[in-house]
Amino acid sequence: MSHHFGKMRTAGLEYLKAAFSGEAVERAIDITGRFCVEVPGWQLWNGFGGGGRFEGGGSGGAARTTAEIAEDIGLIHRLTDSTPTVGQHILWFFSKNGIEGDYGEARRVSEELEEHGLRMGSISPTYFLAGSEDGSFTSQKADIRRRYIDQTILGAEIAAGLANGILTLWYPDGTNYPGQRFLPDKISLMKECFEEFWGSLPDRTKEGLDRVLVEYKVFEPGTYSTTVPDWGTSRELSHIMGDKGGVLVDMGHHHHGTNIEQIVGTLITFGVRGGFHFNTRYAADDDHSVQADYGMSKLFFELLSGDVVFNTDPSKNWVYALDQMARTEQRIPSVLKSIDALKRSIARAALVDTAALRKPQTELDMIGANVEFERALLHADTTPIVLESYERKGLHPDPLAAYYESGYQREIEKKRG
Ligand code: PSV
Ligand code: MN
Repeated sequence: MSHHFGKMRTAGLEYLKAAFSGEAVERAIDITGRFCVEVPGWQLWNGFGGGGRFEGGGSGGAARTTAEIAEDIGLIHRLTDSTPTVGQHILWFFSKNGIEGDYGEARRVSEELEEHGLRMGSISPTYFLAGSEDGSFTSQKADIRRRYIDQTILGAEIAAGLANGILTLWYPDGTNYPGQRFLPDKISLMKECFEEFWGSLPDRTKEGLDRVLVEYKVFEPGTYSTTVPDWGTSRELSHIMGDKGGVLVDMGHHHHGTNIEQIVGTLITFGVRGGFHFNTRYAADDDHSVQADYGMSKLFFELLSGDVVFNTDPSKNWVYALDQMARTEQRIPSVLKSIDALKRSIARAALVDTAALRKPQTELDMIGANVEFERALLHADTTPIVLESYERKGLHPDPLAAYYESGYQREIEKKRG
């Protein structure tokens, strides 16, 4: 097995050096090896979140507890050296009653993660469980709004006190029919709750936060409207948090055909603090594991050329997380496959010869420019770069193959059912 990877790697690297340049390939190997992504705890879980929209049905030895989630992501990190942090949903993982979060529970989860060499990553208040039928921050009931504001304050305290300071906010608020609610009322309530949350947060907690990202979604669960449907609305709300506020872009939250890389390029240009949720969608927000497709490579080109991946000023970097949920697939292979797809894509982006692009661009040769762009972003097979990046770290060159060889999958299926 390793012998086969060895040949592919060396012959492939020679080809890539001839097609691009030795320097470009070296840069791509370095970048690919260093790229890390947060894994959402819920992806490994067999509970509510693990089922996505279809509760239950945990399959293939999915984790039953937060301790098992930590164990599984710990293994993924040992295989890839690329997943040091774990994303958390407050009511899924830090709650005793499914209604309120609990700081003590969060501390327990963070200790479990540390035992496996991991750290707590972004904290998401959970706005979409019981009580959110008329929305969370936009519910007509003041006590419901209060409950969600309190959960957001707790989320900020957990992010600042136990995790990496990243708070990510996604709201299920919206309507199914025109006239169901007055739309300006919904966004006004949203804004007021943000002001109340931020206004009542102690300075000490604010200082401990790295950023507060507002995620948008053009549809679902609202079928007629969602209250935060686009990056403009996210941006407006994020201003309330001053220089801590930012925008979270999730691949699956747009209409089909939306030019997501342009949104990203625009946000970077305006210096907006950002975050990204990676997944692949076919029909809608179906949260599949990541495919190394043209869209993913174009996106990484914007992120790399916008200097928000490895900027020496960490505050300029965007934060990167997977956001996928699987009901029927084996969880660990699904995450490993996503990591592989991200690495293949960032490697392609690193191979783009931006200097060579200038000539056709200035000569208004749009086809010439497109051909040069696609030479790397669409046609380059970056498998050898990814293999080499792991090999240089002393790891198995293909973490997914290493996982299948390890027997772990059989073990957890037997143990967890
Ligand atoms: C909503 O669809 C979303 O993308 C948000 O990021 C949530 O936190 C996550 O999925 C899990 O439901
Ligand atoms: Mn998301």
